[in-house]
This record gives sequence, C-alpha cells and structure tokens, in this order.
Amino acid sequence: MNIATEKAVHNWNHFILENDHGMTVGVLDYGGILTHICAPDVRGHSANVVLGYENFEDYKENPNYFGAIIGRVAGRIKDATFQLEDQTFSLEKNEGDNHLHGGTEGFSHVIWEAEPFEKTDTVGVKLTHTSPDGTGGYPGKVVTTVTYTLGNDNTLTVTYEAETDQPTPLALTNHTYFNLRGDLVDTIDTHQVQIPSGTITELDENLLPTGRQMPVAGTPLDFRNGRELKDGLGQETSHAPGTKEAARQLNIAGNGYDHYFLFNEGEQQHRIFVQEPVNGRTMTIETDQPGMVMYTANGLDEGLALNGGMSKKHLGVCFETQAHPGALHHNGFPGIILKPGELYQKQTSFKFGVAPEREG
Ligand code: FUC
Repeated sequence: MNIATEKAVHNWNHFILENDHGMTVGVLDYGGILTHICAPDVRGHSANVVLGYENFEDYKENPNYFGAIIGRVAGRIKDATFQLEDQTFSLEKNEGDNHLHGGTEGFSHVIWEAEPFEKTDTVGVKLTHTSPDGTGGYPGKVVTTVTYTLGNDNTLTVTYEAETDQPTPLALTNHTYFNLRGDLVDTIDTHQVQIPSGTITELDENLLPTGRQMPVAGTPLDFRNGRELKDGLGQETSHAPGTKEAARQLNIAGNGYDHYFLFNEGEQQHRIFVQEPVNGRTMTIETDQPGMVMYTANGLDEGLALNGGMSKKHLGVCFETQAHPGALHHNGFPGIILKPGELYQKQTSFKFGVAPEREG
C-alpha cells in the first residue's frame, strides 16, 4: 500500500492511493473529487475508468460535478424551497428557479480537511468539512466526514458520516462518471448494467419528480435482469420496446437516463453490477443507500479537455447512490431529515474486477 501527496493549483492537495496490485485512485481535498481510478482489465492492462479534467484548474467551477462529493442535498429541490416543522426555508437558486446539488457553496466546491492514512491492507483519505448554519439557505451546522478507502481487493469504499445541531435535510453522494472501457476510448453505450429496482421516480420536463413512482417492468428502465445502456440512449429510444411513457421519460432526460431508481425494499444492502463487454472490466457497487440516480451524461458539455480526450455526450455514467430530495415535497420517498443527536451513516463501495474473456 502506498500514498503520495502532491500540491495542485490553488494550493489544493492531491492524494494518490495505490494498492499492492498497482490500482490507483486520485483524490483532491477540493470537493473530495476523485480525479482518476486506474483499474486493470482482463489482460492486466491498467486504464483510467473515470472522467476527469486534464487541467486541475477546471475543477474549480466543475459544472458537471466530475468526481465530486455532493451535499448537502444531492439532486434538484423544486423552487429552491422546503418546509420543515412549520418553517419555510429558501435555498440558493443555482439552476433556474431550482436548487441543485447543494448550491454554489455545496460540498463539491469547498476544500475539505484531509487526513491520509495507511494500514496493512488499506490506504485512504479521511475528509472533514464543517458547513456553517445557513449555508446555501440550509438550517443547522453540519459536520461531515467522507472517507475513501482503497483495499487490496481492488475495492474503493466511500463512507459518509454527518451530524447536525438543527433538523436539516441531508442526502449525500459522489458524482463520479465511470467509463469502464478505459481511457475514454468509447462512450458507455455498450456497458451492461444490473440494478435491483422495480420503480423509478417519474420526472416532469424540468427533471423534477412528479411524485409518482413508475413501474419499470417491460420498459428500457428495467435493469433487474441486466441490460445494455444503449437501449435507452439516443436514437434507439424511439424504437425501444415498452410503454410510451418510458420513452417520454428517456426523452425528457435528454435521450438517456437521469432517473432515481428505488431499490427493492426489505434488504439492507443493494448490489449494482456493471460490465464492459470488450475488455471484460466489471464494477460491483454495494450500498446501504435506499436508491440511486443513474445519469448517462446526457447533458455533458461537449469539447471539454479531459484527461485522455475530449468530452462528449454519453461518455460516462454516474451511479449516484443516495436518498432523494423528492422526499421534501412528496410522500413515498425515504426520508432525508437529519436531527440533532443522530448520526448520518452511509456507505457505498465500488469493486473493480474482470469477467472471463469471451471466445473469439
Ligand atoms: C446529475 C443529474 C443532473 C445534472 C447533474 C450534473 O446528478 O441528475 O440532471 O445534469 O448530474
């Protein structure tokens, strides 16, 4: 196990975690951003499987939230307002009339206090951030710790802990864009994904939840038995099997997925499986979060200078395991209010592996 620290622009610290098999993970103390993840394919060839900027300077604005920790609340809050215990709170409007991903002072755009650590079989960084009462319009002082741990089993574990001194909404996630093909050779169209979810949160044309949880059965949103992402991307959408309303959902999201998948109830741990068919790379995600936004970079800005090439639509896919801000305005969502005296505790791990090589 090894950990190296280098200074980046703005005096940020960049940590490079490395395990005994040569898998590496880059972490910035700014935004807790995962800058790269290099994992091996079936032939042992290592490549970067996430989207990141070529120039670290570009992380300052980072409008696509590459690799970042998202908080206080991941996702969109309609009209940037919510009610809690008979009080109305107004949040910063940073996307039209709505509030997105915690606003401009969100967890993705602050410098976290970083503590690197190294043990026999793991190496990591513990990040801590104190968000003062009133940040972005949210009540309460919230102290959050996010720990990235890389193990010798090629698993990157992300652990979230938080406490507050006033009741407040909190829904954390990480916004890494994955591309298991590696080094941006191709889009994510042929990635195969399996998600244990029978319902998605229906969206209106502003990507806000209508309040209806829509069954996925018989549509390109049904990933329970695994499917290729391209079933729901671009042109294929109009020919996709399934109901008209599913096609509309994919269309609203900008020809692709940008939906909250509610995991099947009754289980504590949920497993998402991703496989890239050409080189055999796999990623198994395990989480105790109640659901996940899968976002296929439908609105990714084109022509950004990334580490390995230029950005384009569908170049990455985010698996944002989280609770959903729809809980603030609708029934039927897992709650997101954290109260004083409670410990917010969540964990998501990403295990990188290889599938047996295909014949021919
Ligand atoms: C995801 C999406 C949003 C947005 C953002 C950059 O979380 O849900 O629609 O585009 O990323």
